[in-house]
Amino acid sequence: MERTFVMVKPDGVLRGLVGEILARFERRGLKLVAGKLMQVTRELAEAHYAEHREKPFFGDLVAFITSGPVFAFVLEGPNAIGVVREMMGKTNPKEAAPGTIRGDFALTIDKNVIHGSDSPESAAREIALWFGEEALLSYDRPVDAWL
Ligand code: RTP
Ligand code: MG
Repeated sequence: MERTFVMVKPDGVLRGLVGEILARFERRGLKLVAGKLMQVTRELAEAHYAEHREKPFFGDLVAFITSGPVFAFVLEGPNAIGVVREMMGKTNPKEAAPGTIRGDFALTIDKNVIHGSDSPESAAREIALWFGEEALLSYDRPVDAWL
């Protein structure tokens, strides 16, 4: 069982895509264990994208993520990290396959609608940063017997 951190970025929230995106993950069978609509501070954005601190796009990336509300959530399920990355599609929507979230809803790399953790290490780091283990709910779903 894995957990992953996911975020609908400000472009996705402002375009009204939160429900559509959550629905895709729910239909796939992933379990929602935490979620919140929030305005991201500069400190949180910089910490979240710390691996890109030296990149030329870092300033624009932080400005974008702090430009409006995001919907942050945690999903749980078998291979949740890889499943979410596959469903998101390639970072650059130009290369994202139709049927993926970026392939269906995005056109450009600077407004690519969604973030998902890219490894077990980043999932653990990002869940701790955005939620903390104590904020994750533990509950049983009858459907889990069928997944
Ligand atoms: P994310 O972290 O947002 O889920 O995206 P990702 O793993 O697919 O891609 P990553 O390499 O981590 O890049 C983080 C975000 O930075 C922006 N970016 N711009 N202009 C560029 O060359 C460039 N490269 C990356 C994208 O918005 C990407 O989602
Ligand atoms: Mg990334």
